[in-house]
Amino acid sequence: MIADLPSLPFAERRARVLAAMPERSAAVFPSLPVAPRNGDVEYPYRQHSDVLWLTGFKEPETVVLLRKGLDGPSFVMFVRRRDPEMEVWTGRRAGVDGARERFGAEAAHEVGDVRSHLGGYLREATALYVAFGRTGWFGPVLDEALEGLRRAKRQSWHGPMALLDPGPLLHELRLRKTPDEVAVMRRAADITAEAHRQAMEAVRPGMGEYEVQALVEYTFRRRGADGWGYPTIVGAGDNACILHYVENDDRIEEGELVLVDAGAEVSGYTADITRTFPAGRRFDPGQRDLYDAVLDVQKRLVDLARPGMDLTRLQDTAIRWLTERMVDLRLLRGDVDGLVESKAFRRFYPHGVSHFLGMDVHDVGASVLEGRPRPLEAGMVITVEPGLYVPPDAPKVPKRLRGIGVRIEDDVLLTAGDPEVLTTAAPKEVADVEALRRSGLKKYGRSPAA
Ligand SMILES: [Mn+2]
Repeated sequence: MIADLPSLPFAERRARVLAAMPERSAAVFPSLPVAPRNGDVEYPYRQHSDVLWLTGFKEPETVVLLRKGLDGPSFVMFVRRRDPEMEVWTGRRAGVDGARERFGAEAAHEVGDVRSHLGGYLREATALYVAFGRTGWFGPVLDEALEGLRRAKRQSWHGPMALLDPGPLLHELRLRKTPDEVAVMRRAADITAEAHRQAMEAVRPGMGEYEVQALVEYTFRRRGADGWGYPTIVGAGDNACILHYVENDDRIEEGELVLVDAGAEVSGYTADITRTFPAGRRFDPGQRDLYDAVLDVQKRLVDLARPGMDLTRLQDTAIRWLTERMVDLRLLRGDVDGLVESKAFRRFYPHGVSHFLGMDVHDVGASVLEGRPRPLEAGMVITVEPGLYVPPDAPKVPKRLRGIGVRIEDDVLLTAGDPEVLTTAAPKEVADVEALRRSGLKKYGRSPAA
């Protein structure tokens, strides 16, 4: 919790979801289960983004129920029961009183009682929104409630007749960021940009990738972020060619590039920045060629992030522009159209150039609607992240480009006018990156800490 962030308008969000629901319908949003790690240890818990977006409630074993046009409460929470003995071990719980008083539930029950209450709440609903197929632990509970209603139905017509995916309902709202959400995302972007700057300044040849990871994540926590929004990637040298390299256990050698892909999470919203920089003072000529190519494409793509553009066209454009550069750099030979057509570019650029960003790093929201790419709108936040990766053993490529991976990724808020890059505080221009490297090596010395 960061003290000076405005509290998010959860009641207003629920009102917007309810407004979009038909009369006599209900929607249920269960939390994800706690994941065991080993022995008595669990992975740190992260609330399901839908539950978090609707309520701000972070505890596991939660079910949020919204009801419209039905007798009784419109917002019900099922939560863990207060348990002083357990709370000594696992932390404070809001309990049913807290759910009502602090989280605004009109009715709240202990989650252990969900079986006995759920059927009653759903009996008069004709439609139920639930992420069927993805309900996890809650699935059997819901099945039991629905089966109970079906059995009772023999006497009268009771229980929902239609199950609807809540995605279009809720995720359409999550996709378009409100000003309060943008404020939180700006904070996440600022903290993340600072972490990247710090890492870019502090790297010395001989350091472990894990040290860079530690520095980045230290800055996240020092600045009050919840932590990371996705596992930090620090890849030196050809490790940068492994897209989701999270081992981070290699040594950073003189002359290598270091790729850092990391994002802080603030109040459940994550940033997503990638920077690539030399371990020494400057890029060598091969690194510089690859970097210039990616940076040029990245900046031109950012400029396309305007209402009316769509993610399919952005990716097609990225492919074309990167393929042109691959030909310039002699990574590929042939005409650009043919190389795009044959997907030859995938040897060096195998991923997508953009995704929505929000509470999930690959955020919800359909990029294609009814078979057609969806036009982007002001208020959406996307990443722009082209890259070029030349594996060390790539045949028939200039030697000086081998074993180099470059990705440059910014977070971009679409506005009615020019795109707003939220992550400009992380340097990406060659002159700025090299200046930071020089001052960092001067400040910290050339060899790793003992
Ligand atoms: Mn990304």
